[in-house]
Amino acid sequence: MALLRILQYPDERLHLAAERVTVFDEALKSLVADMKETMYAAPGVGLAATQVDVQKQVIVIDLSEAKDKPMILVNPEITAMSGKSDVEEGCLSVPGIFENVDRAERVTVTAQDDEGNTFEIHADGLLSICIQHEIDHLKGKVFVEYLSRLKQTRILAKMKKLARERM
Ligand code: K1U
Ligand code: ZN
Repeated sequence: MALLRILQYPDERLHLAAERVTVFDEALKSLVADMKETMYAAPGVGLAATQVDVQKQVIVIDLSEAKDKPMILVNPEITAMSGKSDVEEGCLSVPGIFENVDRAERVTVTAQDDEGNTFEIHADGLLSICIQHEIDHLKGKVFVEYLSRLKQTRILAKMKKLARERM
């Protein structure tokens, strides 16, 4: 397994759309294993392949306390949404920024596992928010893009300062 580098906003590659996975092979399992290790190390509760510069529709999520219940969502599609939610979100690609985002309260999602088996999830609470956040990543959208222009400008300035300090 390997720790992958997480792209930092405003890296342009975070805006690339991911492609559907058509081959369920050892390379896919290896990517999933690396993504899980990277998510746990960050630490985070979710990670989309886009964030590690892989343009494939792959997401890992683990909301368990013990970090022992990873969910793998390949080619996820939201088939139903209901209700309204306004919950604070964070993002491993935008460290130190936490903002409320308007989302659906509940989602129904169809996805495949890393062997290609199709399954359906009915999610609410943090799982619903996390799934919507990660699917946005696969479409090239970062959560800060839901915020006001003013907030986006401030976040951009903060991220550029952080990047300068890292150099
Ligand atoms: O996509 C990502 O960058 C991962 C992100 C997922 C997420 C969290 C909360 C709301 C929406 C989406 C994170 O994991 S941010 C870090 C975080 O929330 C966390 C970190 C350690 C312990 C518990 C939570
Ligand atoms: Zn994120």
